[in-house]
Amino acid sequence: MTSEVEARAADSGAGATDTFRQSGKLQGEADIPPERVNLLAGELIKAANDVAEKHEVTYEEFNILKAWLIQVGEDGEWPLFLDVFLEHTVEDVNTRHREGTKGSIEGPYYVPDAPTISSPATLPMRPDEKGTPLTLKGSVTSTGGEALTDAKVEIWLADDEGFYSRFAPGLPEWNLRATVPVDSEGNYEIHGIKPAPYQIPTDGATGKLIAAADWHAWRPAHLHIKVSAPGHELLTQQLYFPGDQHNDDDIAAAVKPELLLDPQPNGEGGETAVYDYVLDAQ
Ligand code: MBD
Ligand code: FE
Repeated sequence: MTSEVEARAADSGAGATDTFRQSGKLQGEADIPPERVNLLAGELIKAANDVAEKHEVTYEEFNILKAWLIQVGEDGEWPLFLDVFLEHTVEDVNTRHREGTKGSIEGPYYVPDAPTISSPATLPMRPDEKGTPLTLKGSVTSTGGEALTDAKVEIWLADDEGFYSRFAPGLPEWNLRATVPVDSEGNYEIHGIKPAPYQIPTDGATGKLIAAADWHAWRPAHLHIKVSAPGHELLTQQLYFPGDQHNDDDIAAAVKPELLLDPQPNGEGGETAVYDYVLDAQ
């Protein structure tokens, strides 16, 4: 691995921690009742003790665990670690009731308030942006089939090397990020590129665990999307590409069959995929 890539990996963890702190997601923190904390923290601690008992954990292993937990924080990688290994279950239990389009995890690299670009929108890209041109287009409707003409589609994706703007140095601030309001018929069209598969940074604490356990560190290539409309549940989602070797073994376990695109060559050297969104009413 080159030192340039190592620098980017270290930056992205710290950036994700800062982004989380600024996100406002902690506003309800004080409202969790003691009975619920007792239940969740109690069962989590019991599960860890059960593992220690069952596998007769040594002091060497216990101390390595302590050192590693300290390192996750120092590397700023708690958002990365938790989003990779736990968010898929939290997402699943919180969206089970929905009738509309399936969601997926947000991950650590969302930044709100990306520039608004009207549809048909071309994402902010460098003049020499690498990667197969990709057009994503479709409609946004309610579960009753009405066009949601005040919907917005937010999109963010890694570049052809797997790096996200704002979390890797050397990229324009909003590269491959935008907020796209649907048109007067409730349709959207976004021009960008196909992202590369994403590798969890190998030089941080999360990557060290992955290497120490002999797991692979890959997520399949994916687009991140949020679709919102007044009076409707916010949909946080990812879309994937058929044939990616990691669709079946995503380290973040965030692929669902409903989230696979079917891109077709568009005769302009790129590919076009159609994806229609259905939002549940609030
Ligand atoms: C990503 O790009 C991502 O989407 C997730 C969920 C975790 C780490 C990196
Ligand atoms: Fe991602």
